[in-house]
Amino acid sequence: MNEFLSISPRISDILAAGGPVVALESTVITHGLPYPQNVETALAMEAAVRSGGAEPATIAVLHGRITVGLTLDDIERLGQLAGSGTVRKVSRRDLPISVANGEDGATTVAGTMILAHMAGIEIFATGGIGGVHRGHPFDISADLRELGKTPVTVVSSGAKSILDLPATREVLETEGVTIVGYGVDELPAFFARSCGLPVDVRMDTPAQVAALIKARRHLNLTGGTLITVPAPDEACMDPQEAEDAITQAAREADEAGIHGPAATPWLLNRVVELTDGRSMTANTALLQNNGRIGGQIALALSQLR
Ligand code: PSU
Ligand code: MN
Repeated sequence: MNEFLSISPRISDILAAGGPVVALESTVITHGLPYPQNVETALAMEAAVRSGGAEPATIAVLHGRITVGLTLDDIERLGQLAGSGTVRKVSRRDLPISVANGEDGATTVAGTMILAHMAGIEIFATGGIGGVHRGHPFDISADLRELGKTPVTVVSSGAKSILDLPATREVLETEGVTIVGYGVDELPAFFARSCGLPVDVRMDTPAQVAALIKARRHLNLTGGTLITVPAPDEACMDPQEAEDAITQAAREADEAGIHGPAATPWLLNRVVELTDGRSMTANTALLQNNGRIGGQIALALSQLR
């Protein structure tokens, strides 16, 4: 606990009792989806975590204060600011800036992992993680290094193929991150069920994942774990349509000189446009599915205590 951190009383009570809590990120609200779908999706994801048996804790920096457990009003306010350019996208290096300047900041996977760990939350559910950008081998998301050092388990659908997936997988291996395929033997690639790369281990139940997290904890391994969940069937897109849109978006981004932290949000928005919103429908469905599975894993982990 520190002077910059506010944890909602409900979350803090559950954590104190060793109960199940799942962290949720806020970049997906401000930089990943348009208003009002972003707010609807954030709330649906919270409901999905509850349906899995855990309490959701959406995390952001609000007026410079690290906030764990956003209220409905907080989510609505951030959601309305999407696209306004007034909310900083907060990865590790941005955290002290938003806190010191008293700004609103939406936390990425890396930013959310740091704050979840600070609050004592071990499970975090999201859609896609960052990775190594296609054609830009030195644009490596800080998410990968964070997974290497912060002991939080991230439940996601892998990474979008706006990224170089083989390179992303190599970096995760170097960082010592165990990649679990949840019910699958191959790494899901967000809209697609597989990208053809193997996972490190397949697990089929929340209890198996909880046992892995417990083992990691007892071995004092400092890093995180990545649980990759394929999108539910109704969320899968036609793989060729997704791939074509992603390839076109990546080419346009290069031509327009979009790079750095702006790259991921720009590419995600462009893919939504190029697929007439179908990528957004897929995105919201898999976010909810990951929330529910995150909730089940958090519940299984709390039952091991
Ligand atoms: N991938 C998605 N949706 C997202 C993101 C990634 O499919 O919203 C967001 C996440 O917050 C992730 C961040 O942590 O983008 C990665 O940005 P960067 O590559 O700049 O680290
Ligand atoms: Mn980057």
